[in-house]
Amino acid sequence: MTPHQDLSLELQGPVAVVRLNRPAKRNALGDALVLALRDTFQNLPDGVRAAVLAGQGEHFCAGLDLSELKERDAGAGLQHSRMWHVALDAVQFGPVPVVAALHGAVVGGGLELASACHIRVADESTFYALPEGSRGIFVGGGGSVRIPRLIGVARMTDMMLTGRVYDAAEGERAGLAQYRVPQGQAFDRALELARRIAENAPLTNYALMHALPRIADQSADHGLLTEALMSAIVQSAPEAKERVRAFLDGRAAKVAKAP
Ligand code: 1HE
Repeated sequence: MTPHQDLSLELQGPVAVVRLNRPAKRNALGDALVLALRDTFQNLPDGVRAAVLAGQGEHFCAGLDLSELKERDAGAGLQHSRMWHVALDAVQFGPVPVVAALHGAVVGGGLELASACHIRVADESTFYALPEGSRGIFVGGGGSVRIPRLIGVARMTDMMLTGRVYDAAEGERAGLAQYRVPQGQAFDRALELARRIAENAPLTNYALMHALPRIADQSADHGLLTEALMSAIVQSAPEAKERVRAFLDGRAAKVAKAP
């Protein structure tokens, strides 16, 4: 399935590899590409258990396609932003966890897209910025909701007010990426993580993706009840019972420190 000429979908076993494929324009996201992302993540093939999102060429994504930034009135601007919200919600709240493989520019809407993924793996060439502030616009792809949850309101405000650019090491320290790897290795590491995630019980993955961010938005009291409900549902699955039995029988791996 090729939903759009600038977006490819390839299956590697249970992992869907989705790639922005517009390197000549640094994978800038025009409306058609945003809708293709929505359609792709809403319609992942049966059997897919995890996904990797990557960018072709020297950069992950240069954000909004500025050549499409026409004069929009307030109503059209609102609808445009809402279209991004639906597409990036399809990434975050789709059927499977998504691992972003980052390199080069992760800027503007590109950072908003990366923030909708569940895990971010960045190589040493990665840099992060929110140039919206200096371009006279604002984030519109969910960045104001998702990015402060990663790095805090103060850091995002600084990035937008001053045009500050975070390099890979700073981005990892701030919380933009959970993994930092040598240049050129982000995709391989992301795929390795996605394969590992694909081995989890699907209901557990689903609960993590869908319940954790909602619980973070709830009061502690409501969050604890949601946690108890999710816990009860997930552990009642036959697969969970088999996995616990396997550990008790000595057939499953112990928890161990990395070698
Ligand atoms: C673009 C875009 C784009 C590149 N829209 N065409 N995002 C930005 O403000 C980032 C703007 N881009 C850049 O700062 C740089 O292009 C990069 C740091 C990402 C890459 O630099 P470089 O030297 O590798 O590439 P380049 O020579 O700048 O760009 C190559 C081509 O891509 C060139 O077109 P060409 O026809 O002259 O070859 C660029 O014009 C084009 N290009 N980025 C359109 N973004 C939901 S709201 C989200 C709001 C935002 O995302 S605002 C932030 C937008």
